[in-house]
Amino acid sequence: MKLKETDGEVYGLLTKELDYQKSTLRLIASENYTSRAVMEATGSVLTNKYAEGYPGKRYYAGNKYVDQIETIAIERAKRLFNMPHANVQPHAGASANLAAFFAFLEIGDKFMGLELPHGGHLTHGSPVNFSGKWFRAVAYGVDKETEALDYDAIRKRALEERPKLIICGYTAYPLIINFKAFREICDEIGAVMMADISHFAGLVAGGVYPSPAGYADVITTTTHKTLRGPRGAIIMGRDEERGKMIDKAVFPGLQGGPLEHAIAGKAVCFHEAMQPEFKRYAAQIVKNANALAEELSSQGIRLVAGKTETHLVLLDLTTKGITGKDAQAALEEAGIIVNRNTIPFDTRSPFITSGLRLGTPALTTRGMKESEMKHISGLIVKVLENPNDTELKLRIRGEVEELCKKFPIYADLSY
Ligand code: DSN
Repeated sequence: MKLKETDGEVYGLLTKELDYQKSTLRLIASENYTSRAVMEATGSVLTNKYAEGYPGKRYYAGNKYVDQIETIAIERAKRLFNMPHANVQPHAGASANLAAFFAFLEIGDKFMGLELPHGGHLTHGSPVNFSGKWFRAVAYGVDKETEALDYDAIRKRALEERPKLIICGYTAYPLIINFKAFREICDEIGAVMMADISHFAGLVAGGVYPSPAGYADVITTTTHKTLRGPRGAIIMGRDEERGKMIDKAVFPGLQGGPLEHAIAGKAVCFHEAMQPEFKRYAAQIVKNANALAEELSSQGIRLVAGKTETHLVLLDLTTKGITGKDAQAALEEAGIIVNRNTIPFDTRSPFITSGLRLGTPALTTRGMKESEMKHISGLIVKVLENPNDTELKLRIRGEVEELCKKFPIYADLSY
């Protein structure tokens, strides 16, 4: 029986979510619209299969096709990111990072990562996360003036603290990372270099962001952000020795049965990301982020670090007299979906925040370009300047719907 007949309640909400995704502007930097092909693979019969182990070395029978699919995913990941080893089993970005820690650190070991309010991730040493609870996390930050990474200061801190591992790669940092500088720092103190490229993996695949391959010992990434695949993650190692450590950490270290339906979706996503069209897509993401940044800045919004070199723009709302939390809520009413974000040296809590993070991967998938980014920037500024004007927000909600109709997504999708 189809979902509609079996479970009307879930079916009803799914159709509403589909309409909602179609009719609103999605500017959450970590979200995207994955392809029908990826969704088909992810929603397939592979969800029925147990496959503990790795291709050719499973603990269950019946994996002759599953092995081929996982092998294809592994080989494509290696080719796409130019890395000698790939493990495609991590369920999510946080579990990939946990596995990297499990592979290269012992409980209580010291590592260094970017502070959460400066753009780091929870798993990069936040005290409320496993990374900060089970390991000794030392933080580095961005420079107070430039809001950019200061590689001399990071080196100095690394020499003082001598961490066993250093993480680079962030969730809310709009500039390009100098991976060579991190390699040199790691070499000086004998640390493992870990690059978490979750946010910009699609830009790396599309050739518009430098690759950490050749520098990092271990690379983790989610597959659903700029890479536009299914929810999930992968881990890559710089050689087979590190690869063995990674594989042991993922299984049997941390996970049981891999989600083979998600792995099939990852394989399809890697194939899509190898196509010439994906290079154009990645380049347009960055062009769109630049257009958004320039227009917002020209309309009086301060950009953290003054610009963007990636898919995301971080706005400082301090002088606008509105918190990130209230701005997020007002924009949501107008059909513009964003997330509040701390900014470097934020005086507000992560629940309230002084900033907003905007990203262009999803709008770019809809086919929007620079002129739409300029138009959308204007809508955003109007809402930020009049967050309590219900009539204005309703009017903008209507404009947003019209714009979405001109750039349809999932036009022929139904449940
Ligand atoms: N939640 C993701 C993001 O939005 O950046 C990171 O895990």
